[in-house]
Amino acid sequence: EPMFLPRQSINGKEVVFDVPADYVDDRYKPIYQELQSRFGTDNPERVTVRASKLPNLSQIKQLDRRENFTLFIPRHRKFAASLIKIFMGAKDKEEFFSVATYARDQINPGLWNYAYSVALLHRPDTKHLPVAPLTETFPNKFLAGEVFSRALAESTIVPEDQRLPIEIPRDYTATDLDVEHRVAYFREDLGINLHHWHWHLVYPFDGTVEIVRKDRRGELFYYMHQQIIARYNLERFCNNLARVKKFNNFREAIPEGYFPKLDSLLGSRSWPPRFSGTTIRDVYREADQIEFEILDLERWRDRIYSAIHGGAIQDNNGRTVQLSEGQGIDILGNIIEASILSPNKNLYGDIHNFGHLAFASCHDPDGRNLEPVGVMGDTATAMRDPIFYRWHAFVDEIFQEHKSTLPRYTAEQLTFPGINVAKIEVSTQGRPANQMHTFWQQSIIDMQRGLDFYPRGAVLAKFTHLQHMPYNLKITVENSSGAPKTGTARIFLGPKFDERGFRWNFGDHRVMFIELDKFLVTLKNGTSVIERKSTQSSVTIPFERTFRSLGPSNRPDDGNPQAAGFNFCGCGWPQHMLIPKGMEGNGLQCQLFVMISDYNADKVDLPRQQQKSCTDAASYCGLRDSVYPDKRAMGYPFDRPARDGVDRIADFLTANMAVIDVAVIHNNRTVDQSGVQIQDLQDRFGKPQ
Ligand code: CUO
Repeated sequence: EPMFLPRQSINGKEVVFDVPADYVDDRYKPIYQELQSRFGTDNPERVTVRASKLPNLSQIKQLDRRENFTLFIPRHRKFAASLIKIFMGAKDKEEFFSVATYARDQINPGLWNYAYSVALLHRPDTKHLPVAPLTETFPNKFLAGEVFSRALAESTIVPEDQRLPIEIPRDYTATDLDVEHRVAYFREDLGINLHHWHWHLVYPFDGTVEIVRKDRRGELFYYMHQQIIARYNLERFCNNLARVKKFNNFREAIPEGYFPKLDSLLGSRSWPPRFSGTTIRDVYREADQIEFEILDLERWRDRIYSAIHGGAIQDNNGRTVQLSEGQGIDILGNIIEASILSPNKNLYGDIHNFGHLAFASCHDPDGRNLEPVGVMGDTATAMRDPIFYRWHAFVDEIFQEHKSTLPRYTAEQLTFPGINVAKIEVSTQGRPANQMHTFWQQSIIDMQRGLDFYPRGAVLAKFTHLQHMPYNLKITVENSSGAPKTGTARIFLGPKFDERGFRWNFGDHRVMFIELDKFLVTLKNGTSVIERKSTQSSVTIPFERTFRSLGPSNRPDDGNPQAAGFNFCGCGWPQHMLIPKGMEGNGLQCQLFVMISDYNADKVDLPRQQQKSCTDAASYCGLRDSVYPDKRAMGYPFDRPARDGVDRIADFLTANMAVIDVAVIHNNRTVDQSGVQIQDLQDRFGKPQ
């Protein structure tokens, strides 16, 4: 079996686990020796697991190995929850690896990988170990199927040192005849999809309460997805597309089709397409044991809206719980997603997850054609589909409805007395001030861990993604309060004009801002100049950590000094997608917003022993084992409508805020990454424009 041995990086070394003979199915016992020698031959480290008391997996084994595991199907969720419980219950690390090794061969690989990754991230004795990025373990969820037949040829015929990367074209799922395809580079970006998969791994909505309950996880569900929509809208403006239309009429045909071209691997089924003009319908798929109607979605939606308008929800015990300014958004996040923390699933249902499922099965809602679910049914693939954004724009609208019931921030609340943001400047080396620059870059990932054929060795794929030149932000702040102060700098980028080229009303404008960064600043009395690099952003993780290839050149033990740092936490927006593509010529006109808020009002009590790892993408991912590091509502100060009298962003600004115009300029050239530092790229583009 291809998934015979789990691999895991431990102390910077990749190891394989030897499977004790008792673990092997009877029919494999005669060839046990051969199997042992065949797997993991590329790896020096082998760890023999202790033969432990084996768990009973008979229930979990009901999920066929060939089926596409998806969290959105409650039956699959239950299997995952039981397996997570087994993995979490192992009394020490050795027993965990042993049980995981045993289970790997027995059950559905997608289910195994999910439960194993969740357990790895949440067990106190393993949470420092890296989770292999899904691009390595399941590359078929990210790359077109044809890549794998080419990889097979490459890896069986060509010796490892002579293999060439398989080039994946930028445009392979559709053509620009479909206008939605203009933003396919965003939707199908490997790093963005990895981030989304990893986020849901860190914040599972099912499993045990101990795993699911995390500080403000419902609010973070809202905020992280709100930012995805804002980012997608900005990306659409760069491509002459209007903002995404929310999917609020569940009976309407969906004009957007999507043909994923992702193929099966490991014998599982591939992802079916959705044709333009499809409608979601009542779902009754006996094999998956799911049954719900569009009417259910509508009832849940209406009940959630009534709760919001009444300012309170009803919990399971009939008690009324206020949707307060502080807690309301978090409660709603758990209700809408829905997580097992939803206070009343009978009443408010499971609208967001079942919406995913309705789209994922609209090509075969009653299962008569035995078709598996579509890409919307998997957190690793959902963001590829245009309907993801229409659905999440609808979901976000519910949260915004709640936000509009909250008291407005007064100018006084927004002010930081004595603090004045005097000047902001963005600089990109060799370019005029206040410009950001983007281009295309080719990078390489190693797929070998996810390929089920031999001989092994590196199997490289070269793909093209957006990239930008690094920039510096310089903020001049005057402190006339008479004493040194600490503040939180909140940096956002938004479009200057709407899709018609008109100026924004603040009410629409505020939800268009994408967070670029958030950091602490110390302000001495008088004038301070704060400098910050784009690579320091609190929303992103570096490219290497998104993909964290453990291929030969990136193994920490090969002396790559950066590699050791990559071994933690893959949650975080990919650095290469920090800013939108912009436009050629004069660029897309944007506004960069800076606010310095009073740290005394922002600070939370962080646990003393603050982990050093995983702290650099806290804005969208939170901190591990900690409360969210900012007391303010997520998205502050844009998280709610403004006080009376604010029509434009200019009216919204208090002295501790400022905006400047920034042009995001795209150069439609592709640069090969191999061995090139991003800083060097500036030379390649010739003279500044
Ligand atoms: Cu992330 Cu709908 O929650 O996919």
